[in-house]
Amino acid sequence: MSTHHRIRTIASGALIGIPMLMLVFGFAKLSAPRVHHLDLHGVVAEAGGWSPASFKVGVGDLVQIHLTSGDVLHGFAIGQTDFPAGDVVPGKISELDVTFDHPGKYVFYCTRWCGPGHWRMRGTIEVVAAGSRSQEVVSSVPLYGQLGLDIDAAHPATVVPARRPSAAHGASLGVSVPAEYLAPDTYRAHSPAQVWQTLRALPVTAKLSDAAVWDVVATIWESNTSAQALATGKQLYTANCAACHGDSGAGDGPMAAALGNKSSSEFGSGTLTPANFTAPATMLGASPALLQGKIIRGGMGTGMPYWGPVFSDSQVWAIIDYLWTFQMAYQSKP
Ligand code: HEC
Ligand SMILES: [Cu+2]
Repeated sequence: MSTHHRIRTIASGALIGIPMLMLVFGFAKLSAPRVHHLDLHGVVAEAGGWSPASFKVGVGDLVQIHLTSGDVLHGFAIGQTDFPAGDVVPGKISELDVTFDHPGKYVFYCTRWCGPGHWRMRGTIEVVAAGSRSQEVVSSVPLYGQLGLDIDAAHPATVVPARRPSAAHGASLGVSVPAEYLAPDTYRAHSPAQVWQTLRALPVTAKLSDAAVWDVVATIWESNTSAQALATGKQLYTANCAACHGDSGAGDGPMAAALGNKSSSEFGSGTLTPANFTAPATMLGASPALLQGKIIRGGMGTGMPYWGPVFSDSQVWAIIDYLWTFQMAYQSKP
């Protein structure tokens, strides 16, 4: 999905705004578009979030958004689009022109950690096709749904490695892994512990130590990602996940303590401490598809936000690729 847009920030009160940041993507349609003016005001989620929280425009309309903040620095981005995030600075008006090419429901969201309820600072834009009252939202069933996974069930690893598996070491062993274990379908639908057990039982690994079989698992995992996907995953993780899950993946981000504190009123009483991605006993029992389900759907009351409307499919898989680097040594990450 693509959007045509232009964003600029002007100091409030200035008569002629000097564009501080102007980005032009695509070109205006030749026919004059319908123009919508929209004042979009943001305050922290605890104080109400965005207003309006939802609005409706037509495909091809020129939507001129004036963004203001009533308190702290917020950010603005539109999920599942190539739209670059912009800042919403108190005392300034950020002007933004957006045109949607495709009908659908889009989520706009804050990109700055503005407070404990930051991730709830979201709203929806309904884009309807010209002349139609309601539009078909074509969405395919994500893999975790196709596989019928119970993403809320515990997923302990039946076996864990004695040391951190190394993809480079696995590759150096020269094991000829049967092609089906290298297929993306196998990677996405199985946990590392499941693949370890299958490999352990194969004649090709008979001479290897258990740790070496784990290294082969890491090689299989690494073969399903790329340096570019890992870089994207890391960037998205740092911006959206590290506040709770921690930069190191240990579940110890700055927001973690508040989530685990049941007497705090900031979160519901069902919140848990963020998952620790460095713990082999749980992580190695999860398949990429299970992690996809958690990320897309969220924990529903546990404090784990849902990200389905925010990230594209490939962005979610890139984040998952990156999550595995908390368990296994890949590429440049030892
Ligand atoms: C506001 C805090 C918060 C943020 C932000 C957050 N999480 Fe979580 N996450 C949690 C909590 C709490 C849990 C544990 C409860 C649960 O599993 O539902 C969790 C659990 C998970 C799990 C489940 C792990 C398992 O073993 O089942 C995954 C995967 C996950 N988070 C990924 C992410 C990703 C990826 C992001 C960023 C895009 C993210 N989280 C952002 C709080 C957060
Ligand atoms: Cu925010």
